[in-house]
Amino acid sequence: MSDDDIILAELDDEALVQQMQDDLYDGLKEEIEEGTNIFLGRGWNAYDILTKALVEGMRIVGEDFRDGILFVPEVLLSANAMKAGMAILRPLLTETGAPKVGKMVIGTVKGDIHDIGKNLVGMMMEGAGFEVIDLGINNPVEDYLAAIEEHQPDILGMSALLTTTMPYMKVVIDELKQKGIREDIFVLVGGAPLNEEFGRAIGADAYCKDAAVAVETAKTLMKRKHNVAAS
Ligand code: B1M
Repeated sequence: MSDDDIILAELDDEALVQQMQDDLYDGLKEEIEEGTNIFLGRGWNAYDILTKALVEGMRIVGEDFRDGILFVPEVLLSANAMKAGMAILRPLLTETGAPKVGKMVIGTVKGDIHDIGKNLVGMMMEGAGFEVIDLGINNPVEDYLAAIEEHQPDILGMSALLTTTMPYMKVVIDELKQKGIREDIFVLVGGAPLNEEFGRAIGADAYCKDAAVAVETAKTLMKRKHNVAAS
């Protein structure tokens, strides 16, 4: 059977997850949208669709990109397909009846245009009741400083996906120190090449390995802030 003959709605859950990973690999945007909607119709929650089908699919793309099997144009198609699936899930991930628990400014650092993970973190934070100001990609230190001054956030989130751009996070943190505002804000960092040790070394409050950890960490820090303020 060729891919054209596959009727997504007829696949069971396991086969559909597999097929969506294949379709993401092939950059098939409409199929990703269709698969996402089928899973929603079957009662799957948005987070499971995201992690099991889309993020896992992108992990496989990343491996073949690294190994020189896939190239930038193909990976761009995969990224667009992933974003189409995320656009369907966005309202579900961001909806919250809860009062705002805090404010976060987030952006990908200078020299880096990867934004899927950062977008995901933003959505999940909104879903957890945070107000999120998204600065987009390729942000020099001035953008972060201007956003902090304008929005007075509780948290600054920075994303970097390249080993060449992750050191820029320290440039931003050092500038916050220089300006005497480092202690006024929590700094969370994330992105595939980072780890806890790096987070500590550059002076961040925490490294977040994924969006769920970012949400949990942000909530914990906000609780701590409110407890200190109350005591
Ligand atoms: Co890029 N790329 N890429 N790429 N790309 C990587 C990162 C790479 C690991 C691929 C590989 O070789 N295996 C590699 C980096 C190697 C390295 O630095 N050691 C790489 C490279 C080399 C490049 C180029 C240099 C390629 C070239 O041009 N020759 C180029 C650089 C462009 C630039 O930024 N200046 C490039 C370009 C691109 C595309 C444009 C084609 C596309 C990006 C499209 C887009 O984002 N709009 C792309 C993609 C898609 C990838 C991979 C395949 C997938 C990234 C992704 O979206 N993952 C990636 C491979 C990989 O990461 N394994 C790769 C899914 C996403 C949900 O996960 O982003 O990790 P992630 O986010 C997670 C966590 O990390 C965390 O939570 C997220 C959700 O759970 N997190 C945070 C992320 N940010 C956070 C911020 C926080 C908290 C948590 O703040 C609080």
